[in-house]
Amino acid sequence: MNKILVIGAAGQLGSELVTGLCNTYGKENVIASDIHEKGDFECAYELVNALDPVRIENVIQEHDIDEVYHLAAILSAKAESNPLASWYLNMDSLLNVLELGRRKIIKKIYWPSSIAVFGPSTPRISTPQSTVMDPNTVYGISKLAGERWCEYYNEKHGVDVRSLRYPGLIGYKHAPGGGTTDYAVDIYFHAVKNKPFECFLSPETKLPMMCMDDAVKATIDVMQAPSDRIKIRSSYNLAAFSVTPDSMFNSIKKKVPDFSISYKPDFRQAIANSWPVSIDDSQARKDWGWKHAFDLDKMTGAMLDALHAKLNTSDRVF
Ligand code: AKB
Repeated sequence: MNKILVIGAAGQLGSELVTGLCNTYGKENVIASDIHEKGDFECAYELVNALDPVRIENVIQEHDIDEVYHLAAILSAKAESNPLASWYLNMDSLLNVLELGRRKIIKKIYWPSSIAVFGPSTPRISTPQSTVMDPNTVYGISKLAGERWCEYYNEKHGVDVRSLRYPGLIGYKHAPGGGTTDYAVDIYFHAVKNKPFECFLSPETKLPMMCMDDAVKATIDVMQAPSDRIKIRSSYNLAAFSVTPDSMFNSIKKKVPDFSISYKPDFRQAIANSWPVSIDDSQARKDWGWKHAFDLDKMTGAMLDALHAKLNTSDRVF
């Protein structure tokens, strides 16, 4: 059984992926790590700064790690307030892990990319796997550069690195964390308490989104696929459904009839406008059998139930 280290485990994806990995491989085979002193995980936890290659290598050796899921990153909206620090974290931390792959210290690497690699000149409807990419955010530029580095390390050094271009991910375990698609998480945190929600994107802004359960499944599936099925070593397009804030609001209204929303677009609107409306992920479906399970209404039901249980909202509003 391979042993797994998750770097950046306390973030939005990590906090749910660690559970998925523990359920799949056993918690004795998973080590969660992040920059916080303590982690609230079902498996062992280590304090790791993704910018410290010596610490990463020590933890890998101490736990006899074979695979690293490197998730640490600063997301699109937050990165705009500190461009150089965000570039430094997003880029150097990836190179730290790719170097461990080149030196054969680890056998396999997972690294997340994003729809943020696309930009204003990219075709916005059914965005192809291979197309124009001119991201205009620091986060998007770092993800595009990261994709190129992944392919480079695979081609030049045989590093087994795999990656997915996530759409907006919607999960209940973690509060929103600096992304442009985060309204779609925050709206459920408000809905479960029936608190009015102010949206930072306009009602008709359509973006690709995905339920976190599907994202966790896709991540584990792409890592489990036989190497010869992985034809793309930069990053795979990945999709489930596309939604507007208005359609998400209407989906919630079916469960919480009194829920209310208002709109106050800010700087994140321009970021959203530069991203695709929908994604063509046929290559992922063909190469390693990707299939999503959640549509918008199914996700709304699952999110409200999970948040109700987590927040223990005594006056259930749906
Ligand atoms: C963000 O909004 O920055 C992220 C992403 C699409 O990568 N959720």
